[in-house]
Amino acid sequence: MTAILLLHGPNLNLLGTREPGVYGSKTLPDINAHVVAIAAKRGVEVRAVQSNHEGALIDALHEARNWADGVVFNPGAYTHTSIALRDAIAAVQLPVVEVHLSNVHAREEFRHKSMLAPVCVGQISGFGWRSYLLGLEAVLGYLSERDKK
Ligand code: CA2
Repeated sequence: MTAILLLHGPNLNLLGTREPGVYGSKTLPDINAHVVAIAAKRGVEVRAVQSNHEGALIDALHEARNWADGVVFNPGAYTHTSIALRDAIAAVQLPVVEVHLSNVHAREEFRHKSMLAPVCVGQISGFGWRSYLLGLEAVLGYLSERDKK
C-alpha cells in the first residue's frame, strides 16, 4: 500500500482560529481528515504530523524513510529560512511536494524565496486547503510515473 507523510510546520496548528482571510477557515484536523479520506478512496495511507519545532520536523522526515513513499509538506515559515530542513529533504531521498495555502509569490518579498523548493519535486501555492489535495495528487502522480520505469 502506498503511504504518504502529510507534514505541517510551525503555527499551522492555529489554522481556522486566526487570519481566515489569508489561510482559510478550515482547521488542521479538518484538512487532515479530508486528505486522509480522499487518499483512502484510492487505497493510499496518509499519516499527518504537525510540529512547531524544526528538529521534530527533521525527525519526522528521517522516520518517514522507514514507512513512507512520499511526503506532502507545508514547512510554514521554515520554507524561507531552513537549511537544516533542506538538508534533511535531500538526505532522505523521498519525493517531497512543498505546499502552501497562500500564494507566497503574491505576498512579501521574503516569502518569494524557498530554501526547500530546489530539493523538492515541486511546489504548490495559493489554493487554500485544496493545495494539500493538489499536493497529494502531485506526489502520487510522481510515484506512479517513477515506478513505471
Ligand atoms: O501559505 C502557507 O501555507 C505558508 O506556509 C504559511 C506560513 C507562512 O510563513 C508561509 O510563508 C506560507 C505561516 C503559517 C501561519 O499559520 C497561521 C495559521 C493561523 C493563524 C495564524 C498563522
